[in-house]
Amino acid sequence: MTGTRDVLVSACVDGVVTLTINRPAARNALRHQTMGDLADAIEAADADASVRCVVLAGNAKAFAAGADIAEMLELDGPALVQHPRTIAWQRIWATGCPMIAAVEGVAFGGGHELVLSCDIAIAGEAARFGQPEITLGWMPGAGGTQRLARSAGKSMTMQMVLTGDPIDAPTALRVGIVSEIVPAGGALERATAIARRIALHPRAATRLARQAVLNAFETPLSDGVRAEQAAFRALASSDERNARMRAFLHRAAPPPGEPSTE
Ligand code: CO8
Repeated sequence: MTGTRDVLVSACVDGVVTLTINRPAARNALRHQTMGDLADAIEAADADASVRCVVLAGNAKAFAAGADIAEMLELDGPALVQHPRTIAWQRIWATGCPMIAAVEGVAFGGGHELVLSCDIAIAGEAARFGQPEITLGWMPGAGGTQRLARSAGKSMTMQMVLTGDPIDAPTALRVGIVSEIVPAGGALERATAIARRIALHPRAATRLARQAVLNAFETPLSDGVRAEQAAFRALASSDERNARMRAFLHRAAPPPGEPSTE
């Protein structure tokens, strides 16, 4: 385990790196330092060809209870524009590496926006999700209104953003914020199993496929389909695709992927 005080970074095992937010006494509130450390760790994972997937976790009580309110109180609108924490979010969103959130406890405010920034989210059954900023006279500011609307739809997004009331894990599953619920305490294990499954596949294919899915949220349908077809054609020329397809047709074992680093 390496990393900083705020973010613990596991060794890369089977192509998977786990980042653990580590401010348990503050319910993992995301202070500026935490956001910078997360961005550093995610960028490092993205740049490491042996890392195929990142798992993001907290502890049993909190994935993250949002931005650190004490620090945020010191920032007015102009100060936020070029603030390192604003930049840190942009650095996280720029990653090309698949990311899975393993959520136990609360994922509130910026913590929920971090979940929404991941590609897949798995919840322990006691997890809760919310955008309580409105109760502080504020609103989501790290993409929450946009990403939540795109996964949970208008009515649930409005309800969460305008009431500030959290939802439980079964509701989060129903509206598509998470893809699976597991018994409390099991989210990290399940997220890691999914990450290892992703890590078995060729890196270029998983990254391009991920980007193609993300494009669905960025572009009009026709542009998104065009981008998908370009990525699809690029992979059609890859040796790995051809080798795997031939292996399938000949009922042979798939060829080994690129080596993973322990
Ligand atoms: N910020 C700072 N400290 C926090 C936060 C937080 N968000 N959440 C909890 N803490 C601290 C508490 O102050 C307390 O500290 P202490 O022990 O020193 O008194 C400690 O963590 C434990 O908290 P509680 O005693 O309240 O623990 P409970 O288990 O009773 O409750 C809750 C946990 C439900 C999570 C509760 O603490 C809570 O409601 N926290 C606030 C949640 C919230 O409002 N989050 C939204 C914050 S604003 C935001 O996220 C805006 C994001 C915009 C991003 C824009 C980027 C550019």
